[in-house]
Amino acid sequence: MRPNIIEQVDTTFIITIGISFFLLIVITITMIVFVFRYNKKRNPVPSNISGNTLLEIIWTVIPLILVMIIFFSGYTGFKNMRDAPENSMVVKVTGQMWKWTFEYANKKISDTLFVPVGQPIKLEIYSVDVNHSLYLPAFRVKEDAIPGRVNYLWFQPMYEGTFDIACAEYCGLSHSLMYSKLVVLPENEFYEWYNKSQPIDSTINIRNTDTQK
Ligand SMILES: [Cu+2]
Repeated sequence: MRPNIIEQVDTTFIITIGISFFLLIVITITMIVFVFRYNKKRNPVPSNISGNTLLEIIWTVIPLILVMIIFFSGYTGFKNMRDAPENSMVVKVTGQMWKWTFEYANKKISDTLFVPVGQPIKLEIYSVDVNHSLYLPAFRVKEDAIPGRVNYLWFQPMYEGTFDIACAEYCGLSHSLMYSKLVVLPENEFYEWYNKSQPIDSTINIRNTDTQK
């Protein structure tokens, strides 16, 4: 079982915020203490300090350890994100002003992304006009859609439901309306939809009802 991207991203986020918050508290308290303890009134003649090797080692090594923790956490998650599982279902995604189109292996086209639950999905990302960015906030993945270039991302939906797909790169007048839906279905329902050569109409209806909620 592959590590969960959602957990990896959230852990890195919590670690970074945690360290930042800890430093904010420590620095603020130290600053306030110093203002009272070492002000001019109490120290009319300041002592002449010219260096402290132990202190310098401490304030070099501790931040180094902290940034290495952040780096390691981020890098592990990034490596996982860039390495789509071999058994992924590949779906082509095309961004254009101002909608997403999804194309499956059997050439089926939809404006809503239907996927079977539990299946790793690899999205190949294209753009036909300007730069867009495919963003699935619930799965913590985002990747640019660049004309003339193929990008990718992968995710694995572990439970059924409907999730947002957004464009996260300003791409013109109706950028803010460039939303679509990811619908995670039970495997049998997905293949029923997948193998049915139906018009796109029904998928458009599902999408519109969801968007209007
Ligand atoms: Cu866009």
